[in-house]
Amino acid sequence: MKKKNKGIAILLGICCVLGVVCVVEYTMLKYEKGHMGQTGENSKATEWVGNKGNTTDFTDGVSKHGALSVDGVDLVDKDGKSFQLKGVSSHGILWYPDFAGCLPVAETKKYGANVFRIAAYADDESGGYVQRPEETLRYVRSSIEAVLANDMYAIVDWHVLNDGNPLTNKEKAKEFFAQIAGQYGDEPGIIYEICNEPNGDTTWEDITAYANEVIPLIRGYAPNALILVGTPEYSYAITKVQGAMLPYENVMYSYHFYAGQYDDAYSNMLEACRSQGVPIFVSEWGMNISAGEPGSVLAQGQEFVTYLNKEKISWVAWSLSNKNEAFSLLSPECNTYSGWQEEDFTDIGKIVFQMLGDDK
Ligand code: IDC
Repeated sequence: MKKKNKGIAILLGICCVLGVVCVVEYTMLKYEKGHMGQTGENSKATEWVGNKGNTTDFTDGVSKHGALSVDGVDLVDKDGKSFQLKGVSSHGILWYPDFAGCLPVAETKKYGANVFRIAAYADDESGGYVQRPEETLRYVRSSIEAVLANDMYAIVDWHVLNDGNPLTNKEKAKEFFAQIAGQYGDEPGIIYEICNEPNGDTTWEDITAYANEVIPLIRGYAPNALILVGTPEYSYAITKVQGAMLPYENVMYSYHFYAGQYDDAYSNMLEACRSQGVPIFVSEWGMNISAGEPGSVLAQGQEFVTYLNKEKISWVAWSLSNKNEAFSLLSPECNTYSGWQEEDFTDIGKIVFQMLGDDK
């Protein structure tokens, strides 16, 4: 009996000591984290205040706002109320599918995102739909399911880039959209982006010819879907649309912008277009910190997105992956799909994620 009591006393003693050690360790860790948040190297870009978004609110997404449409130059929800979409783009869906699944998408929602763009490269030497059609469709579908499960809007992006002119792979694009719209035609949460960035010598007339085949095809399955159309010169030359808009309802025109690569003419360009009735959707923007002095690139990006939020122009930032390159929102060390902390974001990621919750 006595021996047993002694044993219990020793055990209790060990537990107490362990308990004290744990409390001390936890307090130190907490202190270190808080301390890093204030003075860490990365905090130069923007003051990090963490998640200001709508957390896991399931009352402010597709279920509430329904099918979107275009009224004048504005995007409106099913009740005709002006509505801004904000979110991030996947990297190439074939290359970084893991960052386009349910948890990462939910994580963007926590910060205030209500849209997620799924970038399906059309034709690329590292692999696109032309090279790997079945795999592309599988990944696009599974990302669509992840986005819809989060009550968010999904942009299905036919990511024309190295193929230059969307007419080059027009038949493949039609095949792709017939399958996606064929399966999700009734779903109000899907937005179709028919050509990411036409470039090279592609003219607005080429894009019009392409759109005149692809838009009616999509509308055959999804009669009211919002459709985004890229513009010449990597979707920068939005002014080419002035006086030459397409003859369809619910179409918006893409404007892309990269801080560090472009000057500050955007507000004049966008205002000029909007005053002539051109509805604009910034389906991709980013910050190229390798194209200039990083601090001024970040500042220009911050100004650009502040302008978009002020004007309630919808936007999507490039891109959600941990690829070791200037455009990534996540740091190369980030290998988790949720619960991201300050150190998981790059400097551009911090700006983008803060600005998702800008109006909250
Ligand atoms: C880049 C990716 C890069 C990839 C490359 C393929 O960040 O990892 O190797 O595409 O060509 C765009 C394009 C977008 C580009 C991005 C950065 O829409 O696909 O992604 N960018 O170059 N337009 C302007 C910049």
